[in-house]
This record gives sequence, C-alpha cells and structure tokens, in this order.
Amino acid sequence: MSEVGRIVATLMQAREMAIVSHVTPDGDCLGSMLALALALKQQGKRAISVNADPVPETLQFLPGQADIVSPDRVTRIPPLLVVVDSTDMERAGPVISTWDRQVEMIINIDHHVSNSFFGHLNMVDSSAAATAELIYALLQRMPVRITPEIATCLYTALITDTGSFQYENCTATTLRLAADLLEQGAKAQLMREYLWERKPLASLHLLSASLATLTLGCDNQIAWMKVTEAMLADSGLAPEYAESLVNYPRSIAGVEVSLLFRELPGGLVKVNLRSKKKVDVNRVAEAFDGGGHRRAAGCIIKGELNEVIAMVVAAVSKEL
Ligand SMILES: [Mn+2]
Repeated sequence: MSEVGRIVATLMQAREMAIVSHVTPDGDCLGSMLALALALKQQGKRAISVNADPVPETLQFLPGQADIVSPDRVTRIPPLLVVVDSTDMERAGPVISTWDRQVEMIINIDHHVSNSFFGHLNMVDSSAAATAELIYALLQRMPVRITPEIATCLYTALITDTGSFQYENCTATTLRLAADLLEQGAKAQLMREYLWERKPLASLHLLSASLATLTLGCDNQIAWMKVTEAMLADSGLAPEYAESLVNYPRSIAGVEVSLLFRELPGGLVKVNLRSKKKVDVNRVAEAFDGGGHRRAAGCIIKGELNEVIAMVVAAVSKEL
C-alpha cells in the first residue's frame, strides 16, 4: 500500500484523533485542519482541532473555527496525531511539540520544501500550492461528502496561500480544485468580506508607518520595511496585521527580494522573506533556523533590529 493509502486507512480505522497546525495560524493551516476535522466528524469520528494561538480576526468566518481548542486545555491526548502545514513538530508550539512522546502515531501532511518528515506516515509534496490540495486528495479517497463548510475551508486555504491565485505556486491543478470547491458551495462572498473588506482603520495607519521605513539595497534588488514593537503597540492591533505587509515592497519594479522585519518581545526579530523569480528564500531562512518555500519563507532571529536587518540583507545579497 502507498504511504497515502496507509494514511487513508489509518484515518478511517481510528475512532479519535487530534488535528493540529502551526503557531501564528494562517488560512492554509486552519482551513486544512478544519476541513479534515469536519470530514472525519462526518465519518462519525471524534476529531478535535488544536492550535496554540487565537484565530486571526480575518479568518473568524471559517466553519468549525469556534471549536478549536488551545493545547493546554486538552486533558487527554488522543493516540493519533495529525499535523498539518508544519515543517516540524516545533512549528506547532512548545506544548504540542512535546506530544510526540505521548501519542502512538503521527501523520504529517505538508507542502513546505523544508519539511523534516517527522511523522510515522508522511504526505509531503512541495509542488502543492497549499496543504489544502493534499487534504482534498485524501478526502477524495474517503467516503466523504464535500459539504459547503468543507469547501469553504479548503478554498480559503488556496486563496490565502496563493495570494489570491497570483503566486508562482498556483497551478492549473490549483485552479481546477478552486473551481470544484466553488461548485461544491464554498462561500466566496463571505471570504472576500472577511479577508479584504473589513480591515480595521488602524491597520492602514500601521501600513503607512511601516511604509515610511521602506529601504532599498543591493542595486534596488532588495526592499525591506520594519515594524517596531512601538509601532504595533501604537496601532493597538494583533500581530497578524503586520504579517501581510511584506507584500508591499515586493510590488516594486526591479525588486527581487522583499523583507519585513518585525520586533518581537524578548529581543527577537521575526523576518518574512519573499522573492519573485530567482532567489531561494527558503535557503536563506534555513541558514537562520527558519524555513518555508522557495518564494516565501520566514525565520526568527535573536538580536537588535538594525543588526538583524544588516545580517539578513547581507545573506540575501549573496544570493543575487
Ligand atoms: Mn501552507
């Protein structure tokens, strides 16, 4: 039996499981986790969805999101653990990353090129635009009916991980799947509203403050912006509002690599990296213990903001 066949058989045989996804959750990790949980519940199983962080406001329309539990509220960990959209167990946060010693079986479903194949069973395909593509392939091998709720979760995952079907990872397969999901009742209007049409005013002020820090280097091939702790505190916003800012420098003509540097508490800096055509930002991020994809990656570095900027810009320059 193929690895995917074994994953399907394991899921169909199990009575209960916990499905977990990564910290600072995004549309793909939540959409994939919730779609799988809804499908398994439909098969009469007890599937719990667990995430260490709160659901971002922009994703609070996802069906099933209100049932997501925090890991410290899970009193009895089921013997089967399914980890989605995460390169390794650490990505699920400090609590969940210790569960590997307490469960009997781990299934790892992911599309990051930097995935460490940490599961007993692994379904890892970096050619998939989103983990949701892999979840859909699994569901097609089960007697699951794709409900509008499941379709909404999977469609949201596709739209967020492909930048609304703009990025290089979006293939004909992705678009065919998106079309299928719309036919199966994905609530596209609800999604549009939550994702793009109800931003807090403060998020535009944060964008404006961050744009004021825009700097170009390396013959204008690298562009970066900062978000300091003070900027985020002044905005009164949750950190998730800073994450998407990395796409602004990327839109400049001639820029190959776009970077966002965000101060975190405890002397840490979160770096988001994006590239257009040439630079493998996953490789750059891995040098700083991060990872992701060729065109989108991230890492967290200890150090003073401007020192971290100098270090990462130097590392990116070497790739150009
Ligand atoms: Mn993803």
